[in-house]
Amino acid sequence: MTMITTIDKTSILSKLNTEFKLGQEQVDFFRENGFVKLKNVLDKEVLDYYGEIISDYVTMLNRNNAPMEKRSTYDKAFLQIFNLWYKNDEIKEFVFSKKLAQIAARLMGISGVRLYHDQALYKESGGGITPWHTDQYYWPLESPNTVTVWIPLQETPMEMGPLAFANKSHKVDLGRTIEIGDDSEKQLAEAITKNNFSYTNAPFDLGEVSFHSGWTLHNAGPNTSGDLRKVMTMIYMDKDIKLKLPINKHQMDDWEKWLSMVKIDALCDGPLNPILYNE
Ligand SMILES: O=C(O)CCC(=O)C(=O)O
Repeated sequence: MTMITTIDKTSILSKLNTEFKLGQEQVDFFRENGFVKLKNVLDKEVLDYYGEIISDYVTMLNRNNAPMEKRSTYDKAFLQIFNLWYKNDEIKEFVFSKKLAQIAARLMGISGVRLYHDQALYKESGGGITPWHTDQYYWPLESPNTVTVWIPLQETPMEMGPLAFANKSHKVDLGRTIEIGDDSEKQLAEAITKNNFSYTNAPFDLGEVSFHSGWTLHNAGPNTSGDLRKVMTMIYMDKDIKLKLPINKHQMDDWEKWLSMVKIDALCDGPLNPILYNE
């Protein structure tokens, strides 16, 4: 017998946009540790619905097809597809989730957030580690008010390589001048041990998501599970953030890609940077 599942789009959209009850202890944890993991933010219906569309786009747009043993460490870590919101109106509904954008604003203690960009990060079975790094090294943004939501589209056990964090590492000047790769993995792993950072490396339940600051050191293990680790992310920035003079080639590239209409010292309000939440 064929099972027919009816999709209630109104209910799905409502789940994406209703307020999440964020506790003060979760806000405090984020500010103290540079990340927070929140359970039951999205449910299976929402994740399955948008996950299927996102996965189709990843398959369609992926160009990282070399055999694993021929790839760089970075290319082994994941398939990475940017700004899917711009390519598909349903993915745009997901990326524009008010629930997630409001959490981002509350964690940072600011009145509103804009989109920097989104990215799907699919770690293939047999995919390698995501080396230690900070994100903001790549971004020509003048304040630390940036945060990424990491949304696994399935339950993510240890064998899939869940995202992991060095607690409180956003408070120190570590990993701010090094790009992600073999060197960052080696140097930052040593620095983390030397500085006695505690390490949060744990599975994600279905519906659990994490938020981490732009300066938080994070990594992920390899995917030995036999299944694809499907993850969608959105990067939010303070709605009042300004563009700073880029200090490395990646920041130059990001300026061109995500903020091309924006001038140095001006508000980052280009056509790719809509406000996603404003009090
Ligand atoms: O998904 C991963 O393995 C890494 C994700 C990451 O580095 C990020 O979202 O900033």
